[in-house]
Amino acid sequence: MASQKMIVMDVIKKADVLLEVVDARFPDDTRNSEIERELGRLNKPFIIVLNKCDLVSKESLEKAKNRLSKIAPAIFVSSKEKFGTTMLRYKILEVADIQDRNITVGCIGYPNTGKSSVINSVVGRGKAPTSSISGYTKGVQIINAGSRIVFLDSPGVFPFDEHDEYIQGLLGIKDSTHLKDPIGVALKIIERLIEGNKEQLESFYNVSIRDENSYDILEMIGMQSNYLKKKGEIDETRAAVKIINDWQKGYLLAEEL
Ligand SMILES: Nc1nc2c(ncn2[C@@H]2O[C@H](COP(=O)(O)OP(=O)(O)OP(=O)(O)O)[C@@H](O)[C@H]2O)c(=O)[nH]1
Ligand SMILES: [Mg+2]
Repeated sequence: MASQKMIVMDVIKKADVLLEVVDARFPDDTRNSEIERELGRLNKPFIIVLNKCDLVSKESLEKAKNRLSKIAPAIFVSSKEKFGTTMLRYKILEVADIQDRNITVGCIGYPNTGKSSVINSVVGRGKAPTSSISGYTKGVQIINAGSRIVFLDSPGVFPFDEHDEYIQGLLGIKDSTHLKDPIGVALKIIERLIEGNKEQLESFYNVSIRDENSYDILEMIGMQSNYLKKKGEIDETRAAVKIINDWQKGYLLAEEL
């Protein structure tokens, strides 16, 4: 089977316009500079879609949008709440500027950013299969959205030098069972939450945090959840897995909305 990367390159070649779907919580971490360079080389117009905007505040969205608009038209969308999808449809028609035939729209981006979900929200029906498990879309899928728009869904890819386990955990590229160091990843998530939304971390896990470090907080959460090993020690791995799962499911927000 052709590599995921070759599949994506083929989608880019075939498409009239591309949607680079990024995770609105980490727009910079989920932009693929390698792909953007390729788009520039082939002179392909693209739109940056900040998906999962239901998980970030309006202020940070506006900031990200202003910044990214200098690179390409940027639109924020929540596929989950069907927000921004009509706007996206208009933007596709505007950017493609093709009047006399169907417009082929390639959907590309990091794994798990919601590429298939964005397509479904524009189509209005669940035509592109989605999953919380990253790497779900394997080959190319063609989805007719009506009104002259035909989508090509593609598997998620990230640049080869960004295989960082923390990023993969934070972005949900790898689920907790595939991470080599779930505790390390959970500590990063805790640090992010202390910085951006400490109250929520406290209320979600029913702990009260003063100036403890992330490791102490992991233990507090393990204790509070009654995750104990046989000898009564706290099962930190189990606590870490719980935190990663809660984060990846979107139960924990990195900042107040
Ligand atoms: N909160 C929230 N979750 C979303 C949104 N869009 C997608 N998701 C969730 O993100 C996960 C991944 O969605 P997919 O559409 O399968 O993502 P993908 O980019 O196609 O993933 P791959 O095909 O594996 O690369 C699923 O659990 C979706 O429910 C959104 O707008 N908001
Ligand atoms: Mg997919």
